[in-house]
Formats: sequence, structure tokens, C-alpha cells
Amino acid sequence: MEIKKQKIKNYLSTEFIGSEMYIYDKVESTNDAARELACKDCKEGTVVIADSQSKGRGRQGRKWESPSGAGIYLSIVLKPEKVVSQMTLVAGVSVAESIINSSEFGVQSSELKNPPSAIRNPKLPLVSLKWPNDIMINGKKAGGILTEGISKGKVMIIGIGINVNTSPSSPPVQGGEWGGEGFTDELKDKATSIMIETGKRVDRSLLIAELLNRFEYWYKKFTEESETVIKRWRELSDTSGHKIRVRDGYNIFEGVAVDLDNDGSLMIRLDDGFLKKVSAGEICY
Ligand code: BT5
Repeated sequence: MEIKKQKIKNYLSTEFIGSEMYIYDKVESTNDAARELACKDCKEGTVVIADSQSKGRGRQGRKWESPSGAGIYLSIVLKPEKVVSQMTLVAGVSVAESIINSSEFGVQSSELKNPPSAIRNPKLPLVSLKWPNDIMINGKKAGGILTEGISKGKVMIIGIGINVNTSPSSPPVQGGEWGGEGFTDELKDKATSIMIETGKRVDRSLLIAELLNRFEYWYKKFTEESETVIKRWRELSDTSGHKIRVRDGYNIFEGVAVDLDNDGSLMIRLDDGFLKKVSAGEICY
């Protein structure tokens, strides 16, 4: 099932997100393609989507595996009043909600030929957000967000990667029918996809429309009253209460995640009793 622009448009109910949409077979990174368009002064809400990426990236130059036919790789150009890190949380809430809702338009594995053997959970998946930018299903990473600013002007690029129909195993299953190559050895124990967890192959065009609709809703909410988004993020996250280790640059802290602050930072009760606020970094639990 390829990604179809007309199908996305049919389900889109946004005012400006996706009003300009570019869909490519393959790009190096949708964030770079979106950045180029932003530099040419494209409209706010322009969306770049690719079926695969040859240099998909995560934060700090890490790689984002982006096989063809399996995932959603898209970037949204925003021109907000203020360039703020909480935009990652806006995207996280939108992605989590759209995955939860995708169960309504997924296809049952029983309706498919050659279902993969390793489908684990036929019930509704447990979708949760892990601070600051991970989307987890049943405790494994199924998506990530890469928010980048453009130095000239108030432009932000919101990059979203979701493993949708990625197959559980590599090498290829049934000639790519189940989503290309599956996960690499490095990822197969810590990454997952919607299909692996639910047994449902999801139409990526519908999921993209759902995601963009929700993104616009939460982006507008955020500009009106940012606390609503933070509240929703807290509901969808299981980070609070976890014993965690945080890497913040060269420093490593250990403690318990207490809460998300209204500015999107994570509050941690350190092992020595002090409360520490972390605005960027990496956590393990
Ligand atoms: C992220 O970085 O999670 C942000 C990923 C953003 C990807 C999107 S796709 C569209 C847009 N264009 C781009 O070029 N990027 C964005 P980070 O928190 O740094 O996590 C990266 C780590 O996740 C890697 O080091 C791997 O361990 C793991 N990883 C890589 N590919 C993965 C995948 N497909 N699924 C799950 N985990 C993955």
C-alpha cells in the first residue's frame, strides 16, 4: 500500500497543516527537504513525506532506520510566534493519539496472506510517551521526533518517524510484503512497529491524515494555552515515577522522574534528595 496524496487529502480536515504537501519515494532526510522549502519561504504547515530515507537521522547525528514501504517519515514546517522546545511534546501527543486511533482503520492480520509469525499482542497496544521524544508501544520504541530550528527567522521543522508496517524480522519477509527489511540486529530487541504489536497492517495514508489533523489541533491548543498540551502529555506518558538515569551533555544524573514542568522540562528527584530540572537530554529506565 503506497502513500497516496489524494487519499491523505480526502481525510484531512486541517486549515493549514498539509495545505502544501510534497511526497517523495526517497530523500536523504525529510527534515532537510523541509528545511530547503522553508528557506524558499514556503507556507507554514508545508509537509514533506517520503517512503524511505537514505540518511534519516535522530538527535545528535544518530541514525533513523527508514526502510521503504514500512514507516512514516515526514516533516512539518512551522512558523510559530516563539521557537520553543515544547513543540516536541505537541508532536508526541499527536503521534500517540493517532496511533491509538489507528486501530480503527487497521486491517486484521487474519485478512492478510502470510501473516508474520511474531505478532505479540492482538489487543489494543499500550502506547506511551517517553520524555522527551520517544513514542513507545508496549515498552519498545515505535517512533521518534526530531525538532530543529532554522536560525534565520522563527521557523521550526518537526520531523516525525513512525514504524507502521515494519516486519518483525530481517531478512525480508515475502518480498517486502510486510514492510521491507524488518529491523536491523541492533534495533530488533528495542524497536517495534504498530503492525508487530497489533497484528494489523495500517494504511499509512490514513494514519498520516489522522496525525496531521491531530497535530494542527494540538498546535493551536498549544498557542492558546500550552498547559493543556502538557497535561495531555502527562496522561499519555509513563515517565513519572520511574527510576531513571539522565544524560545531559557530559553529566549523568540518577533519580526518580517526578513530573513534567509546564515548560516541558523533566523534574527529577535526585538520589541525594535534590530536585533537578532537565530541559534536554536522554533518559533510560
Ligand atoms: C529520534 O532520535 O528518535 C528522532 C527520530 C526522528 C526521525 C524522523 S523521520 C522524519 C524526519 N527526518 C529525519 O531525518 N528524521 C526525522 P533519537 O532519540 O536520537 O533516537 C535515535 C535512536 O533510535 C537510534 O540511535 C537508534 O537506537 C534508534 N532507532 C533508529 N531507527 C529506529 C527506528 N526506525 N525505530 C526505533 N528506533 C530506532
